[in-house]
Amino acid sequence: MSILIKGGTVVSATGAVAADVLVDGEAIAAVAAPGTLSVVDEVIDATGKYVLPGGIDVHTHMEMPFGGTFAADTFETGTVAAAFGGTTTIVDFAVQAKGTSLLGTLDKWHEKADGNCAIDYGFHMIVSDVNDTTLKEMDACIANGVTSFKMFMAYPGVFYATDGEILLAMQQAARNGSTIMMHAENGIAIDQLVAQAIGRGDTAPLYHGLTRPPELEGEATSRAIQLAKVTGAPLYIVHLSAAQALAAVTEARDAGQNVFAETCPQYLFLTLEDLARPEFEGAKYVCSPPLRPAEHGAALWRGLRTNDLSVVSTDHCPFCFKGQKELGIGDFAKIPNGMPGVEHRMDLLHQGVLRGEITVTRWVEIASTTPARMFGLYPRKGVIAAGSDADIVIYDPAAIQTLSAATHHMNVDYSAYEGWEITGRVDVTLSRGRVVVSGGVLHGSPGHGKFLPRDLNQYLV
Ligand code: DUC
Ligand code: ZN
Ligand code: ZN
Repeated sequence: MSILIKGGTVVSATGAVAADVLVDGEAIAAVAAPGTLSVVDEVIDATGKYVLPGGIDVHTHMEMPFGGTFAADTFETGTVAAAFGGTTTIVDFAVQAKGTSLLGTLDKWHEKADGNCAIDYGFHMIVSDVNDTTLKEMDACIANGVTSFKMFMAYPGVFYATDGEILLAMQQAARNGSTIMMHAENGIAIDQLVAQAIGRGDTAPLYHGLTRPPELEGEATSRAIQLAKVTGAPLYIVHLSAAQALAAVTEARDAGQNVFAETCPQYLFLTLEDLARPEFEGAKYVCSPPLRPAEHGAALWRGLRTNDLSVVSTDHCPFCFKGQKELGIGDFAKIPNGMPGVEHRMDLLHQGVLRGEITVTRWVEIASTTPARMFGLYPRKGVIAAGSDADIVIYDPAAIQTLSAATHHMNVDYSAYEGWEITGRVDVTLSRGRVVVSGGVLHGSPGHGKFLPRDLNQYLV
């Protein structure tokens, strides 16, 4: 099956040009001057539209066990929602429970995902139990295509790792070339602030934000950077939300250290004021790190322009308001942490393009090309070029849409962006040469998506 995408503007991390794209089977066969390609089974007219490499969301939590419940999107519903929003690859987190092995965890996550994904997917590994066996198993994970390991400086008693454990895992990463991903918040100090707030009777969702101050993200980020420096491990700070944390990353990068960071749309578009919404509505906005006052968002946009922030992912971790977020009525510490977002990342970042925060090429770079390179998927993913997988999004930059739980495809009963009228919409999503979404209709199916064994971080020399 061959498809010609004609008349569009092909956008890459380095430029935007009028070009036609020929897809043959699962791969891109050619990118050529308009009107120069022919002989195909199907033609898609992309006149007036962007032709983008499919979005790559390197931070999702489908079916994640958290706070006594599970993230509401399965690999099936979450990857279908991703496809509607122009994301054609996710990298999700396998979660090691304490006392279990990394390889057993990986098997478990394959059981959840294999045969159920509508788009291609890979895994990172969350390491919550550092010991001699798991340190050795990190090497085996790499051999199985899992080349990045997330650790937590937050959530004592659950995922938390001590500085000593982090140091050991980083030493192993320095030896085997993998990347340590860090949730950088000082969980020990935060837990004291949380207990004090609950003790005072300050139990509303807003206190989730007020007990996780930006200074404690900045401090943890600096500490992670120093540990990475001592060990020589590459470090990737996940879901960076605070200006203090960005300053620490910027300093390390300026000094030439292999430190990278991502942020997420919720930190660019939402603020602490959302956590203060009345009637427990603020619970919809509980995630960690928390939403911040607006000035942090301005710093994050600047960081995206200067490349101190290299990637935008979603940290998609949806919990329904009814029955899940409600677990925390009367105690914000019991609200499951996480927000839905996998469907809206490309659209929200496009608002950044329209507002002049980033260029159209930077949009593609932070949402597709850099994630592919950072997590060892390039050039199979992240670029429209001959030989790459035909993961392609045809994007109408002038369409108007209204975001709403009534119309989104994520398996969650609210939208964090309910009623937002935005400009731009996915017209067609192709995954490995197959049209999976077109004109708002699903044509793909769970089981189409393949597991992606990944190489090491391609930014390392
Ligand atoms: N943060 C969240 O908000 N949810 C899941 C895990 C995390 O680190
Ligand atoms: Zn995290
Ligand atoms: Zn996360």
